[in-house]
Amino acid sequence: MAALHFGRRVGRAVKERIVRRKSSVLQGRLWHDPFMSAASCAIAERIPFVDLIVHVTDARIPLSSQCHLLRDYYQTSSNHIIALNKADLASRSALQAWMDYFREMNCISCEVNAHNKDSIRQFLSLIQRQVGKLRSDQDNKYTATVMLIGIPNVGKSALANALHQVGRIRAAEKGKLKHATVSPEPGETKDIRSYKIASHPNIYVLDTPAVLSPEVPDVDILSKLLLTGAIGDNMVEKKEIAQYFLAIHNSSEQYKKWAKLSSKDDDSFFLNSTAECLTTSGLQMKQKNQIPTDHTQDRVVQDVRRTLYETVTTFNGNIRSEVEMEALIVRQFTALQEAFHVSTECEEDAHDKVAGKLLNLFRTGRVGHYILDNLPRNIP
Ligand SMILES: Nc1nc2c(ncn2[C@@H]2O[C@H](COP(=O)(O)OP(=O)(O)OP(=O)(O)O)[C@@H](O)[C@H]2O)c(=O)[nH]1
Ligand SMILES: [Mg+2]
Repeated sequence: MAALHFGRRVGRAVKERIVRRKSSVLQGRLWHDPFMSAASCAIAERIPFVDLIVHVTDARIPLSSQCHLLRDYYQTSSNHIIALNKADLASRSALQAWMDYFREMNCISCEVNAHNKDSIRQFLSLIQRQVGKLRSDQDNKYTATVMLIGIPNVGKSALANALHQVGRIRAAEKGKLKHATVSPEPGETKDIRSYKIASHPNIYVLDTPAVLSPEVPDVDILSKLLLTGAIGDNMVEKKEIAQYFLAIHNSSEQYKKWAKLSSKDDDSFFLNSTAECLTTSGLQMKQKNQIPTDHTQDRVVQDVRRTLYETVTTFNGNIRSEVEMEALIVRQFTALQEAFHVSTECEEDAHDKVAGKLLNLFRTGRVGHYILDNLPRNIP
């Protein structure tokens, strides 16, 4: 419940900022600018002419990341796949429950990780199967188009690139691969571009600019869009977003996995336990049985996890109370300065730096896996 309070607080701050900006000369540029309106129209006009729509969502917020343009298609349209991308960042058990939910709703859905080739191969097979079903009366000489649609930063361009790469290799086609620009900042893609992803039949995927509904959503949805990076961090102070993350983390079971990190100077444990986030150089170091002497990112991640574990487990207050959760979060900010090696000269700056680094770890799945949306209660 305390997490809800922190989410609403940051969501309200974002909403106020958007509303204030809307009434100023800048006319709502913060949420839904004229470019987005034009992009929405261009995408909506093309929807009736494509063979398949892939509704790209963020697996961490399967409902909050749905795109308003596809509201009417949401149910059971056979030319509509819901792709829960960034599955690698979501909690496995909760994601399974969401996949069951979509199955029960008769939606064609799949979890996908744009950074994983096996996942992309499965996703490409699903696309090819669905295209084949829709065009079953024809031979393989046709050309089909698949449009990726979604809100900002859900991974549309990363999926387009990965499908293009895997598809071209599978088709043994030579030629230069094209690249859509992928960025952690929302709103990167500015036009509609096509990428070939299969031959016999030819299938092209259309990467599109992000679209948000013209109406500003409620504060609960806004806070989740902000935390997952679908809308820019410049809306509010990073510290407020990081406080919301900490409230979610402290109310979850994630930190329990990091109990073994709690014996502080155990470098042998560090070397044996970082497999999930080892970089290539880290792996080489492990193979050579060396202890890393510098503060590599992996070491920092372990320190952050240990700090989170220790601050939660040594806290005596009731974290269901908003006031006591706040006290814990204040304590965590101070402890995380050391874990992140942030200088403590100016507390305000230090907290801002800690917040930025912590959000980066959350958004790359290094401080746990979460699904922030609750399953709807009225499951048939
Ligand atoms: N961990 C993880 N990160 C992903 C995945 N897909 C995309 N990303 C990252 O998410 C960020 C956004 O990816 P993009 O492909 O640019 O997202 P987009 O939907 O095209 O964004 P816009 O063009 O702004 O609408 C980038 O930092 C990607 O590397 C995924 O499956 N897992
Ligand atoms: Mg893009």
